[in-house]
Amino acid sequence: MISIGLIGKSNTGKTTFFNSATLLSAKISTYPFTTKEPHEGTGYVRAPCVCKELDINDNPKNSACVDGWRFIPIELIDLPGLIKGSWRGKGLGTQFLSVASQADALLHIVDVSGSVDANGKLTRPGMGNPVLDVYDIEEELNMWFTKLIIKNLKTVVKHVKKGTTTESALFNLLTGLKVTYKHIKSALQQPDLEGKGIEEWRDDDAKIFAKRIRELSKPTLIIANKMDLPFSSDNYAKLVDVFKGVFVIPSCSEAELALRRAEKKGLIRYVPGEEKFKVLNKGGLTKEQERALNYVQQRVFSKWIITGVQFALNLCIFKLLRMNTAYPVEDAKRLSDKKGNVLPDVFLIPSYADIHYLASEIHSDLAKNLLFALDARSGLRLPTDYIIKDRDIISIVSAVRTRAKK
Ligand SMILES: Nc1nc2c(ncn2[C@@H]2O[C@H](COP(=O)(O)OP(=O)(O)O)[C@@H](O)[C@H]2O)c(=O)[nH]1
Ligand SMILES: [Mg+2]
Repeated sequence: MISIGLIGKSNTGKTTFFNSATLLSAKISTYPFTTKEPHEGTGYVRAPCVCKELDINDNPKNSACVDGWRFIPIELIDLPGLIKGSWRGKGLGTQFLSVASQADALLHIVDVSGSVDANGKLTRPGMGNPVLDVYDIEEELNMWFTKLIIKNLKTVVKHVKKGTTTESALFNLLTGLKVTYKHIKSALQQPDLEGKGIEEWRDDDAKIFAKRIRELSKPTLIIANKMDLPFSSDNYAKLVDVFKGVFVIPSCSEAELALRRAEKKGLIRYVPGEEKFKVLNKGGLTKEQERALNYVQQRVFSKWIITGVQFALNLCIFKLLRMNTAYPVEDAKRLSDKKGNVLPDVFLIPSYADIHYLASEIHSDLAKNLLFALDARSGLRLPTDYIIKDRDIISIVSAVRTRAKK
């Protein structure tokens, strides 16, 4: 499963974002370092379900369908706050950075109201500097990668001297961190490194390479959280201006959390990501609940239209990682599995994925015995190297029929 790491300083709202996106009640507190270890949970991206277009009722199994929106699971990792010097091991920092480095993408959560100081302690809104906070955390990641490379440089050079290419030697070192061969090639092609043998690298060269590897292998969104507080509009504009080319998403994760909890209690109707919510029984709300919902309406929806939590997850998966959705079915006519469940599953697959890729995501046996596939919409036969398009409904035909992996 795709995994997304939440990084940032303490008290920026990582756990609140995580709780709202997963609706688990992990601890939320205002003291730094309360999240002692990385916390994993299931979040969801939302995509328009093909059931609407086909005007049929579906029976989702590996995902959920709400009002024609498919909610597809992804893994979220809530990391404890990083501080300056985490890469040296401060506050268990290296352990957290190593978990962050294994993610497919990162959501960098920043307190855009500036109510967190440089050390991650809560302060008055407007006192902190969100732009510097972003740089601080990026530097921690860069230094963690740099340290790893410097520590292993001798071994890499030894392999290169024995005839391994520089690319392969570095690939072997970094492959566990979702670093691809292509990333390595591209990172080596920088003006400062080109033409320089790896045996000549100094620490600065390792850092230049590490920074680029981090940028390439850890696509990152900046979440400008706490948009409901004063000073956030100005700081948001600054972030957008400074981090050109990076998505900066305004968000209020506390509002998303309040809405999802209220929805769970049956107080409101709210589909995550929607631009509105509806109170179901006004008389049933306590004074406090009513005040909280009014606050969300006035400070978030009236100004920013959405809370930003669902939008950020979607942007991360569909734009940053360029994933597509594919609906495997066993019966191409009924669009169902063996038991008759219509459109039971949806898979997130990269834009380059072919039938073989999808088959192996479902079950290794299915991939091994793969014959061809059927495009369920047209009934046409597809070769195994057909590149799957978004929203394709595909029936995979193999020599031995296997049950889809759940
Ligand atoms: N006003 C406001 N407060 C928030 C928001 N998100 C989180 N907080 C508050 O910020 C504090 C720190 O949140 P937490 O999620 O524990 O931060 P973490 O240390 O980054 O995990 C808590 O008091 C949260 O209630 C938000 O969107 N708006
Ligand atoms: Mg936390």
